Amino acid sequence: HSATRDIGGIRISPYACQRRTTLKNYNQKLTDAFEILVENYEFNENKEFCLAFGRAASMLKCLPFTVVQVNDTEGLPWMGEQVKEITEDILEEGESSKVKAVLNDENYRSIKLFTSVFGVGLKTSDKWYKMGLRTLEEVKCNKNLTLTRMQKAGFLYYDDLISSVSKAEADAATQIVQDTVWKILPDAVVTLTGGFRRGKQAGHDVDFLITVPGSRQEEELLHTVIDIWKTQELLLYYDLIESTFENTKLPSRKVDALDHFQKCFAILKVHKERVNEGSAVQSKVFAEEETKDWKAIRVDLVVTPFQHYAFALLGWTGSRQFERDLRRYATHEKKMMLDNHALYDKTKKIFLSAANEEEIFSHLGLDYLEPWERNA
Ligand code: TTP
Ligand code: MN
Ligand code: MN
Ligand code: MN
Repeated sequence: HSATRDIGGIRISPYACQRRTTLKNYNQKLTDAFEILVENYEFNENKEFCLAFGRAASMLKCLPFTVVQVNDTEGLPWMGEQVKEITEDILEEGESSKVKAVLNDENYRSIKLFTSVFGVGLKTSDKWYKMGLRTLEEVKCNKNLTLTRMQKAGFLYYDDLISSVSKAEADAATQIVQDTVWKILPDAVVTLTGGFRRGKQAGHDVDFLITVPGSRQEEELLHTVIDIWKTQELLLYYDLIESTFENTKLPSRKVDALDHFQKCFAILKVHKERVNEGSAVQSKVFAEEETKDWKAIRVDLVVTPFQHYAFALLGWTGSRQFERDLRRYATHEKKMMLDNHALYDKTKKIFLSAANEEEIFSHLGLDYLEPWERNA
């Protein structure tokens, strides 16, 4: 299954961690369609098709040309029969009837709508769907439902959270996080991770990784940050999860396993005057009207011990598909186990340490990929 193919002198590996995938996507029409199917298969818990179309989409994202006929994908990994059929429909008819059917499907539409609320996952969405609920209004009006604190925040700030976070808003959030963290620990390293580190101009949230070189001072940090934000009235919601990490634990086998670092899922109140979008005049006009002068923004803060920082950085930079393939590659090609905390060599029975991402790629025998080349 590790067959490769040459395209214009570029070797195409079945592993995303052996492909340079930038944000320049020549096949967006196809990959958007595949991703709708992935989402639908995810909702229906069809893991096999989920993987198949996810891998195919990721594959097409790395191509340096636009696929115009099915033949163009000949010999590429992950182009199975199902994938080829959909590709053919889109290339020949301009659209796929199967994708169209999904977009019109009542179950897909409802689950998509429900899961768009912060705090609402598949399980809850399914429950609401089976109760006959179809709109967010119906959910909000239903007296029999008890919403979690997270879901209540999700509905309260729905309009802000559904609109994507711009790079300028991410920068404003970064300022707030850095200001507060550096007030407490000037030596702390605060790194923007997730999609924005991969060069995306918009995202659904802003992800941060925090560490403190050469000390164990990081344990209290997040608590202090939260206390400060509370007094500044900047915290609209937060959920602090304490670390359950143990140094001796082997890396997780599960590809999508959550990590054990201390973290905080928060909704931050970001004032528009802090957002430098090059339209200062306009924001002033807004402020004089009765509109609110802030936006609710989802922020993830993760705190790691310094020795695990490189692994956490690699794990939190994504993309999800890239991470999956990186772990799959470690397991199947190197007999190693990789997760957000560590890399373990099963043959030598030792943990391999790393001070930066380059060292992790090197342990795995992989060419280094810059964050903006990990948009698989
Ligand atoms: P996300 O913020 O979900 O995704 P993203 O930043 O790539 O895209 P978006 O613009 O939609 O925000 O997650 C970022 C990375 O962090 C992703 O590769 C998965 C990883 N991650 C973990 O490793 N552990 C976790 O507990 C979570 C929630 C994410
Ligand atoms: Mn993100
Ligand atoms: Mn996301
Ligand atoms: Mn996130």
